[in-house]
Amino acid sequence: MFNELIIQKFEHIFEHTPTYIVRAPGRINLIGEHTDYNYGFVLPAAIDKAIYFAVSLRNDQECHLYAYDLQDSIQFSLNNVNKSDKGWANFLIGVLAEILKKGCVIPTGFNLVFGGDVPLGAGLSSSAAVESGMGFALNHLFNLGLSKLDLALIAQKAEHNFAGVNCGIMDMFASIHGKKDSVIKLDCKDLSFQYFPFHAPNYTLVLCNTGVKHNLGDTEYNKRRAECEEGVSIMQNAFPQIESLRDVSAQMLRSQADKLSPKVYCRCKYIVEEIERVTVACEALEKDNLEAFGQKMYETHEGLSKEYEVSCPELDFLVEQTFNMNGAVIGARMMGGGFGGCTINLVRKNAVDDFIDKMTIAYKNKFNRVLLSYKINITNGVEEIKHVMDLA
Ligand code: GAF
Repeated sequence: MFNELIIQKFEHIFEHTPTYIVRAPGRINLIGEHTDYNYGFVLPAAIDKAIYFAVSLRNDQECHLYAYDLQDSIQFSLNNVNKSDKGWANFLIGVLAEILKKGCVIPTGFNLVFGGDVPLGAGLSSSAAVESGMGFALNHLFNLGLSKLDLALIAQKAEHNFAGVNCGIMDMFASIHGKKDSVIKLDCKDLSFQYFPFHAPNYTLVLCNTGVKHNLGDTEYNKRRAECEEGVSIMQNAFPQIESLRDVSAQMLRSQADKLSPKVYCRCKYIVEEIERVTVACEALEKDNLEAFGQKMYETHEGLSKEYEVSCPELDFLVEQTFNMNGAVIGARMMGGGFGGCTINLVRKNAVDDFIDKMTIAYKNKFNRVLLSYKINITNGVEEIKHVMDLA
Protein backbone atom coordinates (compact mmCIF):
# COMPACT_ATOMS: atom_id res chain seq x y z
CA MET A 1 0.00 0.00 0.00
CA PHE A 2 1.32 3.41 -0.97
CA ASN A 3 0.31 5.11 2.28
CA GLU A 4 2.49 2.64 4.22
CA LEU A 5 5.47 3.35 1.97
CA ILE A 6 4.99 7.09 2.38
CA ILE A 7 4.79 6.76 6.19
CA GLN A 8 7.91 4.58 6.26
CA LYS A 9 9.82 7.06 4.15
CA PHE A 10 8.65 9.96 6.31
CA GLU A 11 9.80 8.20 9.49
CA HIS A 12 13.11 7.32 7.92
CA ILE A 13 13.83 10.91 6.83
CA PHE A 14 12.40 12.89 9.74
CA GLU A 15 12.77 10.35 12.60
CA HIS A 16 9.25 10.86 13.94
CA THR A 17 5.75 9.75 13.01
CA PRO A 18 3.74 12.05 10.74
CA THR A 19 0.83 13.96 12.26
CA TYR A 20 -1.50 13.49 9.30
CA ILE A 21 -1.81 11.14 6.36
CA VAL A 22 -3.84 12.49 3.46
CA ARG A 23 -5.13 10.69 0.38
CA ALA A 24 -5.77 12.90 -2.67
CA PRO A 25 -7.26 11.05 -5.67
CA GLY A 26 -6.82 11.51 -9.40
CA ARG A 27 -9.96 11.90 -11.48
CA ILE A 28 -11.77 10.59 -14.50
CA ASN A 29 -14.23 12.60 -16.56
CA LEU A 30 -17.21 10.77 -18.00
CA ILE A 31 -18.24 13.55 -20.36
CA GLY A 32 -17.86 17.34 -20.73
CA GLU A 33 -14.33 17.82 -22.05
CA HIS A 34 -12.77 21.28 -22.39
CA THR A 35 -16.08 22.73 -21.24
CA ASP A 36 -14.89 23.81 -17.76
CA TYR A 37 -12.99 26.90 -18.90
CA ASN A 38 -15.97 27.74 -21.14
CA TYR A 39 -18.15 27.81 -17.99
CA GLY A 40 -20.21 24.80 -19.11
CA PHE A 41 -20.90 21.45 -17.43
CA VAL A 42 -18.52 18.57 -16.66
CA LEU A 43 -19.11 15.11 -15.20
CA PRO A 44 -15.96 13.98 -13.37
CA ALA A 45 -15.36 11.61 -10.45
CA ALA A 46 -12.50 10.88 -8.05
CA ILE A 47 -10.85 7.47 -8.52
CA ASP A 48 -8.95 4.74 -6.73
CA LYS A 49 -5.59 6.06 -7.87
CA ALA A 50 -4.22 8.67 -5.52
CA ILE A 51 -1.32 10.68 -4.15
CA TYR A 52 -0.60 10.19 -0.44
CA PHE A 53 0.89 12.79 1.88
CA ALA A 54 2.53 12.42 5.29
CA VAL A 55 3.04 15.71 7.13
CA SER A 56 4.12 17.16 10.46
CA LEU A 57 4.80 20.58 11.96
CA ARG A 58 8.30 21.90 12.57
CA ASN A 59 9.28 24.41 15.22
CA ASP A 60 11.33 26.58 12.85
CA GLN A 61 10.52 28.40 9.58
CA GLU A 62 11.82 25.62 7.30
CA CYS A 63 9.72 23.61 4.84
CA HIS A 64 11.22 20.20 3.95
CA LEU A 65 9.47 18.41 1.08
CA TYR A 66 10.33 14.96 -0.34
CA ALA A 67 8.92 13.46 -3.57
CA TYR A 68 8.83 9.68 -3.04
CA ASP A 69 8.35 8.75 -6.70
CA LEU A 70 11.18 10.96 -7.92
CA GLN A 71 13.45 10.45 -4.89
CA ASP A 72 14.07 14.15 -4.88
CA SER A 73 13.74 16.79 -2.18
CA ILE A 74 13.61 20.52 -1.66
CA GLN A 75 14.04 22.73 1.39
CA PHE A 76 13.15 26.40 1.69
CA SER A 77 12.17 28.94 4.29
CA LEU A 78 8.68 30.35 4.79
CA ASN A 79 10.28 33.76 4.28
CA ASN A 80 11.22 32.74 0.75
CA VAL A 81 8.28 31.02 -0.95
CA ASN A 82 9.15 31.30 -4.64
CA LYS A 83 9.06 29.29 -7.86
CA SER A 84 11.59 26.48 -7.95
CA ASP A 85 13.70 25.08 -10.80
CA LYS A 86 12.24 21.71 -9.89
CA GLY A 87 8.97 21.38 -11.80
CA TRP A 88 7.38 18.93 -9.35
CA ALA A 89 7.99 21.26 -6.39
CA ASN A 90 6.04 24.11 -7.98
CA PHE A 91 2.71 22.29 -7.60
CA LEU A 92 3.30 22.25 -3.82
CA ILE A 93 4.97 25.64 -3.46
CA GLY A 94 2.23 27.15 -5.66
CA VAL A 95 -0.46 26.01 -3.22
CA LEU A 96 1.48 27.30 -0.22
CA ALA A 97 2.04 30.65 -1.97
CA GLU A 98 -1.66 31.00 -2.88
CA ILE A 99 -2.68 30.16 0.70
CA LEU A 100 -0.32 32.85 2.01
CA LYS A 101 -1.62 35.31 -0.60
CA LYS A 102 -5.11 34.76 0.78
CA GLY A 103 -3.87 36.08 4.12
CA CYS A 104 -3.81 32.75 5.97
CA VAL A 105 -1.26 32.52 8.78
CA ILE A 106 1.28 29.72 8.55
CA PRO A 107 3.30 30.29 11.73
CA THR A 108 5.86 27.48 11.40
CA GLY A 109 7.45 25.32 8.75
CA PHE A 110 6.52 21.68 8.09
CA ASN A 111 7.84 18.33 6.90
CA LEU A 112 6.14 16.55 4.02
CA VAL A 113 6.59 13.33 2.01
CA PHE A 114 4.27 12.59 -0.91
CA GLY A 115 3.89 9.98 -3.64
CA GLY A 116 1.33 7.63 -5.15
CA ASP A 117 0.01 5.64 -8.05
CA VAL A 118 -1.67 8.23 -10.30
CA PRO A 119 0.20 7.65 -13.57
CA LEU A 120 1.96 10.82 -14.69
CA GLY A 121 0.99 12.43 -18.00
CA ALA A 122 -1.92 10.01 -18.41
CA GLY A 123 -4.64 12.65 -18.18
CA LEU A 124 -5.72 11.48 -14.70
CA SER A 125 -4.79 14.79 -13.08
CA SER A 126 -1.84 13.79 -10.95
CA SER A 127 -1.01 17.50 -10.64
CA ALA A 128 -4.49 18.41 -9.35
CA ALA A 129 -4.20 15.52 -6.87
CA VAL A 130 -0.88 16.93 -5.63
CA GLU A 131 -2.36 20.41 -5.32
CA SER A 132 -5.55 19.35 -3.58
CA GLY A 133 -3.64 17.07 -1.19
CA MET A 134 -1.21 19.85 -0.34
CA GLY A 135 -4.03 22.33 0.32
CA PHE A 136 -5.95 19.80 2.43
CA ALA A 137 -2.82 18.90 4.45
CA LEU A 138 -1.94 22.54 5.19
CA ASN A 139 -5.57 23.36 6.04
CA HIS A 140 -5.56 20.56 8.62
CA LEU A 141 -2.06 21.12 9.94
CA PHE A 142 -2.55 24.85 10.56
CA ASN A 143 -6.31 24.89 11.20
CA LEU A 144 -6.85 27.42 8.43
CA GLY A 145 -10.62 26.94 8.19
CA LEU A 146 -10.60 26.86 4.37
CA SER A 147 -13.66 25.32 2.70
CA LYS A 148 -13.49 22.63 0.00
CA LEU A 149 -14.32 25.26 -2.59
CA ASP A 150 -11.52 27.52 -1.27
CA LEU A 151 -9.11 24.62 -1.66
CA ALA A 152 -10.22 23.96 -5.24
CA LEU A 153 -9.83 27.62 -6.20
CA ILE A 154 -6.42 27.81 -4.52
CA ALA A 155 -5.28 24.69 -6.43
CA GLN A 156 -6.47 26.20 -9.70
CA LYS A 157 -4.57 29.43 -9.04
CA ALA A 158 -1.45 27.43 -8.20
CA GLU A 159 -1.75 25.68 -11.57
CA HIS A 160 -2.18 29.00 -13.40
CA ASN A 161 0.55 30.91 -11.59
CA PHE A 162 3.13 28.23 -10.86
CA ALA A 163 2.65 25.61 -13.61
CA GLY A 164 1.65 28.05 -16.37
CA VAL A 165 -1.46 26.12 -17.44
CA ASN A 166 -4.63 28.17 -17.80
CA CYS A 167 -6.74 25.21 -16.72
CA GLY A 168 -10.38 25.16 -15.69
CA ILE A 169 -11.62 24.09 -12.27
CA MET A 170 -12.72 20.52 -13.07
CA ASP A 171 -9.69 18.48 -11.98
CA MET A 172 -9.13 19.95 -8.55
CA PHE A 173 -12.86 20.21 -7.90
CA ALA A 174 -13.25 16.47 -8.58
CA SER A 175 -10.22 15.50 -6.52
CA ILE A 176 -11.63 17.49 -3.58
CA HIS A 177 -15.40 16.90 -3.87
CA GLY A 178 -15.39 13.28 -5.07
CA LYS A 179 -17.95 10.87 -3.59
CA LYS A 180 -17.82 7.07 -3.65
CA ASP A 181 -19.79 5.56 -6.55
CA SER A 182 -21.07 8.97 -7.72
CA VAL A 183 -20.16 11.29 -10.54
CA ILE A 184 -20.30 15.05 -10.04
CA LYS A 185 -22.30 17.19 -12.44
CA LEU A 186 -20.54 20.49 -11.95
CA ASP A 187 -21.78 23.74 -13.37
CA CYS A 188 -18.51 25.59 -13.99
CA LYS A 189 -20.37 28.90 -14.25
CA ASP A 190 -21.58 29.20 -10.66
CA LEU A 191 -19.76 26.14 -9.23
CA SER A 192 -23.00 24.54 -8.06
CA PHE A 193 -22.95 20.76 -8.31
CA GLN A 194 -25.02 17.66 -8.00
CA TYR A 195 -23.97 14.06 -7.35
CA PHE A 196 -25.33 11.39 -9.71
CA PRO A 197 -25.05 7.78 -8.51
CA PHE A 198 -23.05 5.90 -11.12
CA HIS A 199 -25.16 2.78 -11.09
CA ALA A 200 -23.75 0.41 -13.68
CA PRO A 201 -23.64 -3.10 -12.15
CA ASN A 202 -23.09 -4.74 -15.54
CA TYR A 203 -20.34 -2.42 -16.73
CA THR A 204 -16.78 -1.53 -15.76
CA LEU A 205 -14.97 1.72 -16.46
CA VAL A 206 -11.66 0.86 -18.08
CA LEU A 207 -8.92 3.33 -18.92
CA CYS A 208 -6.49 2.51 -21.72
CA ASN A 209 -3.25 4.46 -21.38
CA THR A 210 -1.54 5.25 -24.68
CA GLY A 211 1.75 5.84 -22.85
CA VAL A 212 2.13 8.94 -25.02
CA LYS A 213 2.78 11.89 -22.72
CA HIS A 214 1.25 15.25 -23.38
CA ASN A 215 2.33 18.39 -21.67
CA LEU A 216 -0.60 20.72 -21.07
CA GLY A 217 1.88 23.50 -20.40
CA ASP A 218 2.63 23.08 -24.07
CA THR A 219 0.87 25.82 -25.88
CA GLU A 220 -1.99 23.81 -27.43
CA TYR A 221 -4.22 23.79 -24.32
CA ASN A 222 -3.84 27.52 -23.76
CA LYS A 223 -4.35 28.06 -27.51
CA ARG A 224 -7.72 26.25 -27.45
CA ARG A 225 -8.82 28.43 -24.57
CA ALA A 226 -7.77 31.57 -26.45
CA GLU A 227 -9.62 30.42 -29.59
CA CYS A 228 -12.83 29.96 -27.61
CA GLU A 229 -12.41 33.41 -26.07
CA GLU A 230 -11.80 34.89 -29.51
CA GLY A 231 -15.09 33.34 -30.69
CA VAL A 232 -16.94 34.84 -27.71
CA SER A 233 -15.50 38.30 -28.21
CA ILE A 234 -16.50 38.33 -31.92
CA MET A 235 -20.00 37.04 -31.18
CA GLN A 236 -20.46 39.71 -28.49
CA ASN A 237 -20.88 42.24 -31.33
CA ALA A 238 -24.17 40.57 -32.20
CA PHE A 239 -25.00 39.27 -28.70
CA PRO A 240 -23.60 41.70 -26.10
CA GLN A 241 -25.14 39.71 -23.25
CA ILE A 242 -22.96 36.61 -23.73
CA GLU A 243 -20.03 36.14 -21.36
CA SER A 244 -18.78 32.74 -22.47
CA LEU A 245 -19.64 29.86 -24.83
CA ARG A 246 -21.96 28.64 -22.08
CA ASP A 247 -24.32 31.45 -23.07
CA VAL A 248 -24.28 30.59 -26.79
CA SER A 249 -26.88 28.30 -28.40
CA ALA A 250 -26.25 26.27 -31.57
CA GLN A 251 -28.56 28.63 -33.45
CA MET A 252 -26.74 31.76 -32.24
CA LEU A 253 -23.43 30.21 -33.28
CA ARG A 254 -24.72 29.30 -36.76
CA SER A 255 -25.93 32.87 -37.27
CA GLN A 256 -22.36 34.12 -36.68
CA ALA A 257 -20.56 31.51 -38.81
CA ASP A 258 -19.43 34.01 -41.44
CA LYS A 259 -17.87 36.29 -38.78
CA LEU A 260 -15.62 33.58 -37.37
CA SER A 261 -12.61 31.91 -38.97
CA PRO A 262 -13.37 28.27 -39.91
CA LYS A 263 -11.04 27.12 -37.15
CA VAL A 264 -12.62 29.24 -34.41
CA TYR A 265 -16.07 28.24 -35.65
CA CYS A 266 -15.20 24.53 -35.30
CA ARG A 267 -13.78 25.03 -31.81
CA CYS A 268 -16.92 26.90 -30.70
CA LYS A 269 -19.24 24.37 -32.36
CA TYR A 270 -17.64 21.50 -30.48
CA ILE A 271 -17.93 23.33 -27.13
CA VAL A 272 -21.55 24.44 -27.61
CA GLU A 273 -22.53 20.87 -28.53
CA GLU A 274 -20.49 19.32 -25.71
CA ILE A 275 -22.10 21.51 -23.06
CA GLU A 276 -25.51 20.32 -24.28
CA ARG A 277 -24.29 16.70 -24.44
CA VAL A 278 -23.48 16.64 -20.72
CA THR A 279 -27.09 17.47 -19.87
CA VAL A 280 -28.46 14.84 -22.25
CA ALA A 281 -25.96 12.26 -20.95
CA CYS A 282 -27.00 12.97 -17.34
CA GLU A 283 -30.64 12.39 -18.27
CA ALA A 284 -29.62 9.02 -19.74
CA LEU A 285 -27.73 8.20 -16.54
CA GLU A 286 -30.77 9.03 -14.42
CA LYS A 287 -32.80 6.57 -16.48
CA ASP A 288 -30.04 3.93 -16.16
CA ASN A 289 -29.76 4.07 -19.95
CA LEU A 290 -26.05 3.31 -20.17
CA GLU A 291 -26.21 2.59 -23.90
CA ALA A 292 -27.47 6.12 -24.61
CA PHE A 293 -24.80 7.49 -22.29
CA GLY A 294 -22.09 5.55 -24.12
CA GLN A 295 -23.32 6.87 -27.47
CA LYS A 296 -22.72 10.41 -26.19
CA MET A 297 -19.16 9.46 -25.24
CA TYR A 298 -18.49 8.43 -28.84
CA GLU A 299 -19.95 11.72 -30.08
CA THR A 300 -17.64 13.60 -27.72
CA HIS A 301 -14.63 11.79 -29.12
CA GLU A 302 -15.61 12.62 -32.67
CA GLY A 303 -15.85 16.31 -31.77
CA LEU A 304 -12.58 16.34 -29.82
CA SER A 305 -10.78 14.63 -32.67
CA LYS A 306 -12.22 16.40 -35.73
CA GLU A 307 -13.38 19.81 -34.51
CA TYR A 308 -11.41 20.59 -31.36
CA GLU A 309 -8.32 18.75 -32.68
CA VAL A 310 -6.88 17.65 -29.35
CA SER A 311 -6.70 13.92 -30.07
CA CYS A 312 -3.77 12.03 -31.60
CA PRO A 313 -3.36 8.88 -33.73
CA GLU A 314 -2.91 6.63 -30.68
CA LEU A 315 -6.12 7.85 -29.00
CA ASP A 316 -8.11 7.70 -32.24
CA PHE A 317 -6.88 4.15 -32.83
CA LEU A 318 -7.91 2.99 -29.37
CA VAL A 319 -11.41 4.42 -29.76
CA GLU A 320 -11.71 2.96 -33.28
CA GLN A 321 -10.71 -0.48 -31.99
CA THR A 322 -13.64 -0.59 -29.57
CA PHE A 323 -15.93 -1.16 -32.57
CA ASN A 324 -14.16 -4.50 -33.19
CA MET A 325 -15.01 -5.94 -29.77
CA ASN A 326 -18.29 -7.73 -30.54
CA GLY A 327 -20.38 -5.21 -28.64
CA ALA A 328 -18.30 -5.44 -25.44
CA VAL A 329 -17.86 -1.66 -25.37
CA ILE A 330 -20.84 0.70 -25.31
CA GLY A 331 -18.93 4.00 -25.07
CA ALA A 332 -15.35 5.20 -25.51
CA ARG A 333 -13.50 8.46 -25.95
CA MET A 334 -10.27 10.24 -25.24
CA MET A 335 -10.26 11.81 -21.79
CA GLY A 336 -8.73 14.97 -20.34
CA GLY A 337 -6.72 17.66 -22.08
CA GLY A 338 -5.68 15.39 -24.95
CA PHE A 339 -2.56 14.86 -27.10
CA GLY A 340 -2.03 11.51 -25.41
CA GLY A 341 -3.02 10.06 -22.07
CA CYS A 342 -5.96 7.71 -21.70
CA THR A 343 -9.18 6.69 -23.34
CA ILE A 344 -12.14 5.98 -21.07
CA ASN A 345 -14.25 2.95 -21.98
CA LEU A 346 -17.57 1.67 -20.74
CA VAL A 347 -17.15 -2.11 -21.02
CA ARG A 348 -19.52 -4.98 -20.30
CA LYS A 349 -18.34 -6.57 -17.06
CA ASN A 350 -18.21 -10.12 -18.40
CA ALA A 351 -16.00 -9.04 -21.32
CA VAL A 352 -13.46 -6.81 -19.53
CA ASP A 353 -10.48 -9.18 -19.46
CA ASP A 354 -10.99 -10.18 -23.07
CA PHE A 355 -11.32 -6.50 -24.02
CA ILE A 356 -8.04 -5.63 -22.30
CA ASP A 357 -6.21 -8.54 -23.95
CA LYS A 358 -7.46 -7.65 -27.43
CA MET A 359 -6.71 -3.95 -27.03
CA THR A 360 -3.21 -4.69 -25.75
CA ILE A 361 -2.41 -6.89 -28.74
CA ALA A 362 -3.90 -4.46 -31.29
CA TYR A 363 -2.00 -1.50 -29.80
CA LYS A 364 1.27 -3.40 -29.72
CA ASN A 365 0.82 -4.44 -33.36
CA LYS A 366 0.01 -0.93 -34.50
CA PHE A 367 2.40 1.25 -32.46
CA ASN A 368 4.82 -1.25 -30.94
CA ARG A 369 3.97 0.15 -27.53
CA VAL A 370 2.76 -1.44 -24.33
CA LEU A 371 -0.82 -0.50 -23.49
CA LEU A 372 -1.51 -0.17 -19.77
CA SER A 373 -5.17 -0.60 -18.79
CA TYR A 374 -6.81 0.20 -15.46
CA LYS A 375 -10.20 -0.94 -14.14
CA ILE A 376 -11.45 2.07 -12.24
CA ASN A 377 -13.57 2.45 -9.11
CA ILE A 378 -15.09 5.77 -8.09
CA THR A 379 -14.04 6.93 -4.62
CA ASN A 380 -14.32 9.76 -2.14
CA GLY A 381 -12.34 12.94 -2.70
CA VAL A 382 -9.37 14.12 -0.68
CA GLU A 383 -9.50 12.87 2.90
CA GLU A 384 -7.44 12.18 5.96
CA ILE A 385 -6.93 8.43 6.04
CA LYS A 386 -5.24 7.91 9.39
CA HIS A 387 -4.42 10.18 12.27
CA VAL A 388 -1.20 8.53 13.39
CA MET A 389 -1.15 10.43 16.71
CA ASP A 390 -4.43 8.69 17.65
CA LEU A 391 -2.77 5.33 17.28
CA ALA A 392 0.08 6.08 19.65
C1 GAF B 1 -7.22 19.41 -18.28
C2 GAF B 1 -7.53 20.68 -17.52
F1 GAF B 1 -6.73 20.78 -16.42
C3 GAF B 1 -9.01 20.74 -17.11
O1 GAF B 1 -9.29 21.97 -16.51
C4 GAF B 1 -9.92 20.50 -18.32
O2 GAF B 1 -9.98 21.65 -19.13
C5 GAF B 1 -9.46 19.27 -19.11
O3 GAF B 1 -8.07 19.31 -19.42
C6 GAF B 1 -10.22 19.13 -20.41
O4 GAF B 1 -11.56 18.90 -20.15
O5 GAF B 1 -7.37 18.27 -17.47
